[in-house]
Amino acid sequence: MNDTIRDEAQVPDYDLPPLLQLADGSPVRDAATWRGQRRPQLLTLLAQQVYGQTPLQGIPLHVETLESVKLSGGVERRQLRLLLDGAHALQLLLWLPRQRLAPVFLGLNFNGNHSTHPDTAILTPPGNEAVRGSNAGRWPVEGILARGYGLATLHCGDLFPDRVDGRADSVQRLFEAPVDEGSAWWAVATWAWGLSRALDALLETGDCGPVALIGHSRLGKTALWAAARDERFALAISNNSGCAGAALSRRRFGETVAAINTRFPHWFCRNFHAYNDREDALPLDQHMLLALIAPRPLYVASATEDLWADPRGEFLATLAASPVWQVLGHEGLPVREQPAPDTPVAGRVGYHLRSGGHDVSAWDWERYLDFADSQLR
Ligand code: GTR
Repeated sequence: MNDTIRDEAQVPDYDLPPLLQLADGSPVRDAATWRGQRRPQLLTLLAQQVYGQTPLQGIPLHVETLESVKLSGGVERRQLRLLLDGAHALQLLLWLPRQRLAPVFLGLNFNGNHSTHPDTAILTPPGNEAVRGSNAGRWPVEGILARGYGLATLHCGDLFPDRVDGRADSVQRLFEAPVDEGSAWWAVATWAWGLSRALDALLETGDCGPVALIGHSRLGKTALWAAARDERFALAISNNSGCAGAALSRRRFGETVAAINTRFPHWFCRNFHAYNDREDALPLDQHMLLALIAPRPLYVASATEDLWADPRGEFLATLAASPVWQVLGHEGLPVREQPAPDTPVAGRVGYHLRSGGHDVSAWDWERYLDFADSQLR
């Protein structure tokens, strides 16, 4: 991976495939054409070429409350067990603020629910005590609740263990085998499917307001794909999602399609591997993924030192996606140039470049809460 581009001067010339144009070349000028024709075309294209097809097969979901406790300040914590087809369990940790029907942020976590908060009452799989609270810095639970938002999280590994051979132990075992292996779903699409099941469970409680998706890095890629597919998500936040997330693949800056498919062959569909070192052959780019979230609010965040995720490519994809919000009657990104570090910009589409590395900071969260205040309140 030493040949990766880390200098803007080395970015190749490229043309982005047009967003507001139908497959037959005719322009998309109105909401009806976007919704009725272009949006479905792009969803199909991204599923077939990047993320894989999510089966239509319905899986029965049974939600059980394992814990429900009142904490100080009117906060409530619940731990829910989502039993799929009576055979595969997910655990959802939910924090609700004092306010009724508050908006709730939902995000997958990397290491288990107990890694997001030090409280020893948070259930943990046997033998997994060591990571308790280890990712708490990325989940400022008390601060989120104090601002009147709820927070829900589940472990991505409950859906698809993040390993090359994770498929056998994944929730995919509940499904019929895919007909076409080239466009079959892998980890990212399975995680995204799980976010929709978590949303089902949150809606079933009757205690949640609008649900906003958030994800960091590989789980940011996942949050974008989940929000693109499932329009019940009210808002989406991509934190440093990079390659096959918010960053334009054609720039080949930082992580490339070949690099990601080589290191993580279990994340995307087999068809995507055909574009290793052939980004210009892709019939799409990541601005199309972002555009599928319109007209709902979208916030993309980069970090100055996170060159592997191509901060500038994330900004340019957001800018290139923005005209779709305009077609749908909203202000997209309010700027044309990438803003200076630590200077958030937001219309219905927001962006910031935080100083620092690949992470989710308290400062990032304050920006997401500000954005949610302006868009969901
Ligand atoms: C990196 C990977 C990125 C990003 C990151 C993460 O190793 O190259 O695409 O997903 O992991 O998820 O932290």
